[in-house]
Amino acid sequence: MFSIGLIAQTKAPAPFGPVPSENQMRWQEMEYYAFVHFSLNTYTDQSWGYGNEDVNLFNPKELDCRQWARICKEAGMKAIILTAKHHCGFCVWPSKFTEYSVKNSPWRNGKGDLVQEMADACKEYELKLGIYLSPWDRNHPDYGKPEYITYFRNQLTELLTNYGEIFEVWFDGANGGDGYYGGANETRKIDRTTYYDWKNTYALIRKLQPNIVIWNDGGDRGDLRWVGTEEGFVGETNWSLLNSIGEVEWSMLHHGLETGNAWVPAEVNTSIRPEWFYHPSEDDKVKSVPKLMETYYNSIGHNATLLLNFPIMPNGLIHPSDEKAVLEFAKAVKESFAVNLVEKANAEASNVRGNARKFNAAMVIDSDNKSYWATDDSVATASLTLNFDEPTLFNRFIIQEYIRLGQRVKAFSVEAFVDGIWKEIAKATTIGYKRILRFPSVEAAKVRINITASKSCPVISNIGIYSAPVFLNAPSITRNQSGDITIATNDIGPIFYYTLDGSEPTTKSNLYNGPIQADGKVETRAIAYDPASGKSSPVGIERFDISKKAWKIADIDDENASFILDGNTSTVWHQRDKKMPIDLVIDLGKKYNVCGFKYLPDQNRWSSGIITNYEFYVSENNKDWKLVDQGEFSNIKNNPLLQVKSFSSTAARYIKLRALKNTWGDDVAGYAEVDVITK
Ligand code: FUL
Repeated sequence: MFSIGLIAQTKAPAPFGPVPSENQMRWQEMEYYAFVHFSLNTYTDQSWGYGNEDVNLFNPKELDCRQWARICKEAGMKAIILTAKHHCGFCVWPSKFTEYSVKNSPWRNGKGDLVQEMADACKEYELKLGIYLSPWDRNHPDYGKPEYITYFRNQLTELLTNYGEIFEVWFDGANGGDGYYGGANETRKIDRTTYYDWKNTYALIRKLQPNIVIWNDGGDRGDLRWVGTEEGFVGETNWSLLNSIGEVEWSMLHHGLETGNAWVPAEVNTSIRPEWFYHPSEDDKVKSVPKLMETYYNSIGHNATLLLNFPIMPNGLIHPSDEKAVLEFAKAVKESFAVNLVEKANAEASNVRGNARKFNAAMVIDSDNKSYWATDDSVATASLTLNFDEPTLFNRFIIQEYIRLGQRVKAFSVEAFVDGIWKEIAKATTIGYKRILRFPSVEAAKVRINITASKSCPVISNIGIYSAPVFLNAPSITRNQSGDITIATNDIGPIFYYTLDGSEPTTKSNLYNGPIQADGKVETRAIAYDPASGKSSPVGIERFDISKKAWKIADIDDENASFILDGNTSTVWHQRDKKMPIDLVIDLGKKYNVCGFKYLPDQNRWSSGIITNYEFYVSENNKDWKLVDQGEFSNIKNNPLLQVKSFSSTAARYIKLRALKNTWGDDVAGYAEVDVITK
């Protein structure tokens, strides 16, 4: 009955392009795992230690890695990556090769080994263990010299030999140049393409840990790639491909490279709070469930894994608010994908490879990751229809390619049969390991998936259809220079309730009908409320300081300079006509007791003028200036957060933010917003 041609076609499709290794495949299937940031920074309230911080500060009194592991396990995570050594060089294991470690700290009388405790806890909770080891070491005297590479490899050898199986190793490419370096206190430049000699380091790693995956954003291509942002999202188009050699531009980090010749999938790393290390000032900035859901869709739902960070507190534990947020997030994911509605459907396809049963449409709904629907080799566009017995309500769509045979699909759409016609409800580009689409709820008894462009015959392993509950985002609250407070959201439909006295807003609070005039110091709290579902968002909080009505940017003849004061985070003003150091002077209109300042850099990724090193002066007369603070805005390049700095209260009418250096090393200073903190 079968012709020779058809029998030939019942062979599985040949792999197309690069394919994942077994290690990459195992890693991809993990989907979700944790980062923990814990080091001397935890005790100094810093993001990046300089390398001379006192080891005696490290003394977590209640440290319990089992608490971390329990939370991660309950949250559905599969592993934990620990900062064994951050940029400051302090080692949380008693390395034989340095004195700058836990062995000289008071913690467990110098007998402690945090990597061992973490490894034991992971074992108990059946989690995998990963290691973050910063290549940049601001403590080590030899950093920048060849000797340091030996030191670095010695440390790697300790970590990859003494603690059992390590699933991932993380080499952060960040490097701010200056540091303590054993007392030299200088700036050391390295050539990131040659200095670390990654080729030989990788060989050592693979010998010690054959099942490991290597993450590296600073040098030779590892097994995994950074996505170009720490905010928690990867491109909507996301190829798990890059070229094996050559420079990687930002767009390739974010979208992969369609024509890449190597399999280098994306890992989305982000923190549950704005910063990576613990700062008490962020206790009310823990990400909300809707925000974390957004991150979920933009990472796992965009063909990446999600690496979510917990900043450990000085006592050695995860903060209860972080625990609460991550467990509620886990619950929200569970609720969203509780029932796969395709179980009630049957599937048919416009083309089935060799008409063979093992490649037919039913393979996408058999909940088996190893089976798949595939078309004939000559067919690169095809449709698959799901027929339900009755109209079914849904708002989420999941699709997975069988990536062991390569990533193929370039574009697809989803249609629902509504009122007798096919209506497009969503369309997207790449699929990869997993793609999740969101759209407003639709009711239909037929759903059609059209693969509209593919590099080769599509190979689809799974499809899921779900009805997820709505999670409203906390509203954003901004205030312009005239003192008008605006409350807004990206969600469609909700109304807002707010308070101005710091109390919790409820649906009995003030209803928002447009900008509220509230100048001077005021704490605004607001919720979004969806009357249709009766659901409320988490509370958005904004604390505004003194009025900016009388503020003036001094000595500048450019009306766009007012962007710095307009409360709008997306308008930016740059000074381009001066040489560093570049000053920004603001006249506050009258005298205040100033005890801190805030600087929001340009929120456009990788733009020029993002200040990294600064001095901050105050004056009563715009002539005699007093230096009240100086330092660095650590990690501002990868994570362009609002920078908040405090100093002892000083009387001032004028403030001066002096930019000494920016991320590009040129002579531009840019500002989205500048503000002061007063007593
Ligand atoms: C960045 C580092 O500089 C941060 O401090 C943090 O460790 C993050 C995960 O990577 O590049």
